[in-house]
Formats: sequence, C-alpha cells, structure tokens
Amino acid sequence: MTLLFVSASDNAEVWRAELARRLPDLPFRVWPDMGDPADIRYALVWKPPAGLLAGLPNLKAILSLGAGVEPLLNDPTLPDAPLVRMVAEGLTEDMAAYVVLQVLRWQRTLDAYVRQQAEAVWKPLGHRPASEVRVGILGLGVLGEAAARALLPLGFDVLGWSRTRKDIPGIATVHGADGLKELAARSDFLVCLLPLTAETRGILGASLFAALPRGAVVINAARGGHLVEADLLAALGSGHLSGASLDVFAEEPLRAGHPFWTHPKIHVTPHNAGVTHPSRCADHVADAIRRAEAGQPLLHVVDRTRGY
Ligand code: NDP
Ligand code: OXD
Repeated sequence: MTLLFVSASDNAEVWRAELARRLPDLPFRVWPDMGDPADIRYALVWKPPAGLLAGLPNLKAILSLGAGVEPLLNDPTLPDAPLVRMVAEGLTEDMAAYVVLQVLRWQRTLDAYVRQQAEAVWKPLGHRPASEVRVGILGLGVLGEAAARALLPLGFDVLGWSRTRKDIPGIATVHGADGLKELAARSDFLVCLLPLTAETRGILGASLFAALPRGAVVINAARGGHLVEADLLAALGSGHLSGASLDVFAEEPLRAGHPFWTHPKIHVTPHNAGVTHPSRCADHVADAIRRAEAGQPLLHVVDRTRGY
C-alpha cells in the first residue's frame, strides 16, 4: 500500500515522519522518485503536475493536502479514484483564528495604533462594540462554520451563507440568491470561505460590493479567483469599502509591483490563513488510508459534479 507524496510547498520529510508514527508499514515515496508507478495506491498531493496521477494504474484514493481541490479538478486527466479533501482540526483552528484576527484588526483599528505608537501618540480612537458589528460569512462548510463559532463568543453579530439550506444550532443562516442579498445588506465584514467553482468565481465583485453597507471590510481567505481585483480597487478608491484582508490571490506568489502590496487599505498574507500542519493533519490522512484498506467508505470525498 505505497503512498506517493507530491507537493512543492509541503515538507515531505515531516509528513513521512508523522505518517510513519501512525502507519509504520506504509511505504512513503516522494515524487519524482516514485519507483514503479504500479506500486502506488495512495497519492498525497498539493498541485501535482497535470497528468501525473493518470499514470498510476493502481491508485485507490487521491488525498489532497488542501481543503480546496479546484487545482486537482482542473486536470482533465484526473483519475476516477475517490478524491478526499483535507478536513482536519489543525487547519480548521488556523482558519478560524485568521478570521478572528482580521476582524479584530479592523474593528479595533490596530493599524492606526501601530502608527500612533511609532510617533508616541496616546489617543484612544474609539470603536464599535462587537455586538453592533455584523459579520457575513460566505460558505458555511467546515471552515465557515468554524469561523462563525469563533466570532460568536466575542459578541459579533454573525450570519452565514451557503448554497443549500442549513440548520446549524446557534448560527443564523441564509442560502441561495435571496440569502446573499440579505447577507450583503447587513455585512460590515464580508468573509469569503467558499470553494472556487464556476458559480463562485468572481463573486467578490462590483455588484456584491455595492450591496454592502458603506465602510464594509472584505476578508478573502478562500481563493484569489473569487475576487475581481479591479472592482476591489475601485470600491476602496471610492471609499465604499474601507479595507480588505487578502490571503489568496489570482496569481501566487503575488507578483512584485502588484498594487495590493502597497495599498494602504489592503492587508496581504501569503496564503497561510489555514495551514496543513502535518502534526495536526496526519490523523486525517492515516484515517483515510485505514478506511480504504478496510474497504470502509471514505470521508470528505469531493463531489466532482458539484466541484467541492
Ligand atoms: P466546505 O466544502 O466544507 O464548505 C463549502 C461551503 O461553501 C459550503 O457551506 C457550501 O454550501 C458553500 N458553497 C459552495 N458553493 C456555493 C454557492 N454557489 N453558493 C453558496 N454557497 C456555496 O469547504 P471548507 O470550508 O473546508 O473550505 C472552503 C474553502 O476555503 C476551500 O475550498 C479553499 O478554497 C479555502 N481554503 C483556504 C485556505 C487558506 O489558507 N487560505 C486553507 C483551506 C481552505 P453547502 O453547505 O450548501 O454545500
Ligand atoms: C487549502 C489551502 O485549500 O491551503 O487547504 O488553500
């Protein structure tokens, strides 16, 4: 039951060690040193070269190192084996913390205090209490729900949006096109935690921004393809939006000279809102392999027609 590890951005040796502690008999190969392709039953991957997985004749499951799988689905040769996305506590906690961090940063005007400190200025700037701050979360899956659950105890007024109707105890929800209108009209913060699909591409654009209250802040931790960059710059320029926190970009790494780098109202992080820490995510991978080997149904399998 050999596993092939393919990722340019995750540490193969740390993954090898974490998986060896959980599955000591699992042979672990690191692409491009994969040996006989016929040996490979599991591929643990992040952005593998297109066509690579199609060359593995005995593949039993594709295990994504990321929660978002659109880079895999974009490969027309992707084999039919079940595609399992990353769902793990470590990643979920990271993302919830990122969302809380960004909301608090803007709500408590942290940047202004950093500037004031540089000039030894003692001047309270005031802020709206959390209970008067409305946060709209696009996407109420694993990460959107966790972000909502992290904001609620701080007092924020949270509303979440999904494709299908949701009944999540303690969380106010809306769905569908009407739900999006309702959410936008009352979102002082708009947080995007959607998968990138044909329906969601470009959702963070001029018409949604126009529907937000004046002064709203946009937080995108999902995918760069959700955002229409020129529309964001226009909405910030007109003052309709007051800020944006962006973790993901159409082109990554964000190129030198991109206007986002120096924009005074944009906060950039390098796609690390939710990190797949091996120590916190290897249980999920080991569990998937154990289930597959035992002939049990796999969890968190991507619905390829839905796109997530
Ligand atoms: P899930 O699949 O668990 O949740 C997706 C949510 O989005 C669901 O609530 C789903 O609705 C909703 N959704 C999908 N399509 C639509 C639509 N057309 N209209 C309204 N709602 C829609 O995904 P996760 O929460 O695990 O992850 C979300 C995304 O976060 C990933 O796809 C990835 O792109 C991004 N991500 C970013 C990271 C980072 O570091 N920046 C790290 C990890 C993930 P429904 O419930 O009805 O199906
Ligand atoms: C993911 C990501 O999808 O890192 O997990 O973006």
